[in-house]
Parts: sequence; structure tokens; C-alpha cells
Amino acid sequence: MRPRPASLAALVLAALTAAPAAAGPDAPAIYAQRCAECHGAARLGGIGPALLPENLGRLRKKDAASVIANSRPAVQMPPFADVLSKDEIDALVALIYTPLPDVPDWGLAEIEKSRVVLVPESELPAKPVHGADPMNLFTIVEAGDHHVTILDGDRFEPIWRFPSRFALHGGAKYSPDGRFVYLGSRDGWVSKYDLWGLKPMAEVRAGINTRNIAVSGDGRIVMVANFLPHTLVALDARDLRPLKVIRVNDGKGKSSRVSAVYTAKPRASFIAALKDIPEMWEIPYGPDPKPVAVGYVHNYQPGMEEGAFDRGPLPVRRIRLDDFMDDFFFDQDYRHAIGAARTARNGQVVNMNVGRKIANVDLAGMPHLGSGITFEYQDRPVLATPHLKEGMVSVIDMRTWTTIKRIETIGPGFFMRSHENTPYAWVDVFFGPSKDVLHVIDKRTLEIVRTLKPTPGKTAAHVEFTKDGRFALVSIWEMDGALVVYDAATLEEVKRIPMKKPSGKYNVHNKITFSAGTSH
Ligand code: DHE
Repeated sequence: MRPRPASLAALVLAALTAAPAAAGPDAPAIYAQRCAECHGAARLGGIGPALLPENLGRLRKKDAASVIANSRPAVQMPPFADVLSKDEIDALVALIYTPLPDVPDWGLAEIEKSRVVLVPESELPAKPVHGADPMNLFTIVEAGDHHVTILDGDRFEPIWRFPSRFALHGGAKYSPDGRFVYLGSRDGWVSKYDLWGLKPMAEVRAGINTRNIAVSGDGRIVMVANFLPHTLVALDARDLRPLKVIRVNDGKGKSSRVSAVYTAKPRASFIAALKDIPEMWEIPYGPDPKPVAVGYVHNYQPGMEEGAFDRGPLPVRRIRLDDFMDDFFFDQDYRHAIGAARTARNGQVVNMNVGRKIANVDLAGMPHLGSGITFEYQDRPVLATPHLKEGMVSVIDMRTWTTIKRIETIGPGFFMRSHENTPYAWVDVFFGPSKDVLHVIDKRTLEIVRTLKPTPGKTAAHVEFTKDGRFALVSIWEMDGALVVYDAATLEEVKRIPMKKPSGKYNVHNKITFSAGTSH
């Protein structure tokens, strides 16, 4: 049965009164004090995920208590063991596993109602209003004060800075020509900006708690992956009009959060992995999809009905897996998806053509495959990925799916980057006492050749290269942070621009050409 819509005020009240009435710690009060800021007053998510039974299916209550007490790798949440008693933690666990009387729906009608168009396509300027190379611009997310800076990648000067939605997450996505940038926030907003006119164009709330977004290779559709509700939402890339809401379920009543969605341009499809159902979904967007699509309908037209499932435009091809996929990544021609569950001891390789797992990969320690890169090593394609739980980078032969090398790092890293024109790959050390360093790895020898410390004591993370690969840009991930520009050959600092907790940065050319060294 579909949940009924409810107002936000009613939901906050429901969230705070839905706790069991037993005597003991006041779970709603503890939740309001300790959890609401990140997970939302109504438990619907914010910076942190929604805390509802619908989204906690894979987490046993005992593990939930451990997460509250000790936190978990690669999240911003602090451990609460020192500030909350065991009884208080147990009361919080009981609260978050208590269903809300009304989970709000967020379907086509709600999405469309939230949509705002600021600049219609008919009013766009015919040429850029700035003198920078449109292909060498960077979109830089400043998470500290929820702003975005557009940087001229030749002069390293900001050309536009604007307020963004709260808590953007995941990579910026560009239209195939690089003119428009789309950004997604954890609370479901998708915003479109014109990088020629330097103006916001449109925005829409496509979900309540969102993972990430992808733009189709033909530039027509923006696909949004949601944690809440359990949907994928297709938007018209021109004005963000909602086209279709795809309910994510196994066809037998069990629904699922979406781990992430990416565009597989050579296949003319979107590929999504699911968090609560061991399946990958391929969704061809046409108009000329490869024959892998099942039930594809030609002559795609916008304005489709909500609820159409496994048929009609944007049909779903299911690939059944024997484990979940929390984090995943593709080879350059999108023939293989390499993925792992957070709890798995191995990664899995799925051949997208035959639609099944073809190999296991030796990837313990929570590989962060989403930030993996590929390159040629001794005439064979390899993938390299940092691990979130262990201080190492794994290098995997993509022909045999065997591990060639584990490169030891000072601590676990989050992001890895390279570029076709540099012999080096850069990886950060995001966690632990050495979070202020970055390793530079020689792709020819798989050895660390330099360890950089841009600002002692301050987190240094996330690298992106200029269009030509000559410079590497690094974030000093702090409120009084900076963007540090390095010469990618000499590894010397050439410029530093103050910024407010800069997180991800995305070069137009590298992203639209699907450079092997960057995220896609
Ligand atoms: Fe991310 C990308 C998932 C926590 C900053 N992160 C992604 C993507 C996924 C993902 C699936 C790819 C989306 C895309 O680009 O389309 N992130 C997760 C998690 O599951 C995890 C571990 C837990 C969670 O809170 O969801 C997580 N991520 C974080 C953070 O705590 C970070 C460091 C700070 C923040 O802003 O939330 C963070 N994630 C990022 C960034 C990217 C990203 C900067 C884009 C990387 C890129 O270069 O493309």
C-alpha cells in the first residue's frame, strides 16, 4: 500500500511521539538534542540519512546501537558512547525502528509543485559572458557555508560564487557540451546552472533524501537516485520537469534505497545499484540504445505516467546479484561493473552484457570504488581504489581481476585521482592523525614517490586536474580552508585561494570526456 502524504509539521510531531511509551530515557528529547540536526527533526534525513525502519532493513538493532556508540568508518557522525548511557542508546534504537504513522510520499505531483524555473532556455545568452575557457572551468563545492565557486582553470581565479542548497553531495554533473552544471543535495534538491550566463536556471525537489544524480549521455534526462522515498526520478534536463518516477522494488513487494545511479554513455543507459535488494538496474534512455535493453520503446516522449514499471519509456532491466552493492564503479567501456557491499570480504565483477557476476575481486577493508580510477600499467588496464577502513590502495588487473599490488598508505583514503597526461595518481589520507597528507603514486612503478603536507594539521583531500593535466587542485577541507594548486609535474605549490571547507571539485573537460583519472 502506498503511504499517504503528510505535512512536515505533522511528521515532526509524529516522529517525536512515535517512541514506545515505556518509562526510561526520553528518546524523543535525546533524538531532538543529538540527532535531529543531521538526520532531520522528522527522521527523514538531512546531512545524515533518514532513520526509519524502511531504510534500516540491513542493520540489526544491535549493530545500530554500536553505530550510535562508536560511529562507523567514512561518516561524519561522532561516536556517542561517552555522552549517552547504554539505556539512552537503546531507547534511541527503539525510536528509530518505530515506523512513522505517515511516511510522506514524494511523487510526480509533489516534485512538480516544488519546481522553480528562473531562466527559461529561450533567454539564454548566445555566448559566454566571461572570458574563461568554458572547457577548463571547475565547479567547486564549498561545504563550509553551502556555496559553490566556479573557477577559471587557466588563471585560477573565481569567476562566480553563489549560495547552493544545503549539504550538496556527490559529483557535479555536466550537460554533454559542458555548458550546464547540475548539482544534487542530500535533501533532494536538484539545481541547474548556466556556465555561460553564470545564472541559476531551475531547481526541483526530486526526493526527500537523495543519493546522487546522473545526466544522460545525450543530455536529455537527469536521473535522481533516492534513499527516501525508494525511487529513481527522471527529470527533463531542460527545465527539470519530472518525467517519470520509478518505484524501486523487487517486484514482490520489497522496496529498496538506491545506492547510486551513473550514466553509461557507451550503452546509452543509466545503471543503478540497490541497497536493500541484491540487484543492479540498467535503464536505457535511447533513442538508440544498445540491444542489451529489454522492452525498450522507441520514440521516447516526455510526460509519461507515474508508476509504469519494467515497460514503456525508461524501462528497467534487472540484473540479479548474490550480494548487495553499496559502492561501485565501471571499466571505461562500461562492460563491467565492479562493486562491493560495505560488509563484504570480496568485491564482485558484473558483466553488464551477459547480466551476471563473472568474478570475485580481492577487496576487503571497504574499498571506496566510487572514487576508483583506471589506467594502463605494463600494457594492461588496471583499476586502483583506496579503502575506507585500511591504509592501502588496491591495484587490480582488469583482464584477470586479480590484485597486482596493495600500496600501503599512512591511513585510509577517500578520494583518488589522476589524468591521462600525468604519470602520477594522487590519493588522500582522509582519516586519522595523518589526514593532512596526500600521497603521490607513480603509475609506472606503483610506488609512492612523494608525500605532500599542504597545511600541517589540516585535512587535505580530493584532487582534480586541469583540462591538460598540468596542475592538480587540492582541498584544505576546513572552515578556514583553501584550494591549493600544485604543478602536477614538479609537485610544487603554485597558488592558494582561501575557501570555506572546499570539498569536491569538478573540471568540465575531464568530466564530459569521462577521463579515466576522474569520477564519472
Ligand atoms: Fe560521498 C561522492 C556515497 C560520505 C563527499 N559519495 C559519492 C558518491 C557516492 C557516495 C555514491 C558518488 C556520487 C556521484 O558522484 O554521483 N558518501 C557516500 C557514502 O555512502 C558515504 C560513505 C556515507 C554517507 O554519508 O552517505 C559518503 N561523502 C561522504 C562524506 O562524509 C563526504 C566526505 C562529505 C560530504 O560532503 O558528505 C563525502 N562524496 C563526497 C564527494 C563526492 C562523493 C566530495 C564526489 C566525489 C567525486 O570526485 O566525484
